[in-house]
Amino acid sequence: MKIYSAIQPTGAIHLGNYAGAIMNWVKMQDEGECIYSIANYHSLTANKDPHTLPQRTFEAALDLLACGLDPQKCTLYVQSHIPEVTELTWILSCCAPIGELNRMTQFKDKSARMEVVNAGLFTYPILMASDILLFKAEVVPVGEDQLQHLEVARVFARRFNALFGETFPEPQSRLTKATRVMALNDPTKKMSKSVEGSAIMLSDPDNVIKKHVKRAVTDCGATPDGQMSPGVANMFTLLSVFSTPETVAHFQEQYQAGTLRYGELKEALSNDLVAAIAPIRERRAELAQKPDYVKEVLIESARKLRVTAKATLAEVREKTGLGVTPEA
Ligand code: AQP
Repeated sequence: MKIYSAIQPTGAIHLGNYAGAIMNWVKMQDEGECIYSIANYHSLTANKDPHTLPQRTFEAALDLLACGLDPQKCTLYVQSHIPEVTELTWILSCCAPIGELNRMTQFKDKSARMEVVNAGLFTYPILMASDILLFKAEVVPVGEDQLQHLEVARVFARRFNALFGETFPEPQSRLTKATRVMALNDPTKKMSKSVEGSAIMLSDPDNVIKKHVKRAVTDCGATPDGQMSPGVANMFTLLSVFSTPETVAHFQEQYQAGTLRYGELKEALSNDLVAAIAPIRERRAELAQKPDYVKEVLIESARKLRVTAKATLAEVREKTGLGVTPEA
């Protein structure tokens, strides 16, 4: 089985990225051939600072390796090291119905927060589909917010296959138990790198993690009968990932009985989050001392993957009639 996923180097990796996607990246290393990318082309849709991009890209690699990606078991590369993907993006964009792109809720949300909306943000799902299809990946571990993009990746693959013959598998998603981690300070919004103060970063020290949980919003006003308030539901989601089944059952029983004390729930959750995040932070600090090793992992991966990328493009060029590129 071929597995593919990516993360943008738009800021430090947070608990939502980790619980929603990266935990599965790590787990799936034992299930198939895993290819993971630091999506720096994608990040240009938002952040265009050439001075910080190399450092942000490096830091994303540190975060991912510290989370448990093992270069012996997976391939971790920087998206722009495989420029073939941009050619596939153009070809796929000619097969991508514009009506599909017009439906994308992430485009609607993000463009509403921008003064000048760039075309890259609109065609973002085509680049994402190209990344996946370039390696003919079958499974893509992502958070819920990426499901719509994955759905259109399948549409683009189907359309290409119908026009030019069977070439690409239709990639399927793989979700964790925490498909959508909400901001602790505003559980009506997704925990996100670009929403100031909404995220617990994997690099945060213990006291900062504890402070975030302590201040987590529990009361969001009236909820429909029998429904947990979003803030409490969010804490239960995190508990289901980071705590033991006994702890979850204990607090669920209290919730049902109406005796749940939020202070106790927060205390247990923050202890379990600290226990999960502290070792990642420590591994990250160790890896930061070995920048040459980290850079070599990325370069070696790109060297290896470019062979597959070129082979897929040669097949695509032949099937579409673009033909062979003359040697320089
Ligand atoms: N809050 C979340 N809950 C569950 N999964 C999440 N993911 C992101 N936020 C949550 C998943 O993490 C992976 C990498 O995300 P990304 O950085 O490529 O893009 P994003 O979804 O745009 O992440 P952010 O934090 O919201 O970044 P900004 O603010 O820069 O846009 C994806 O699989 C995503 O589903």
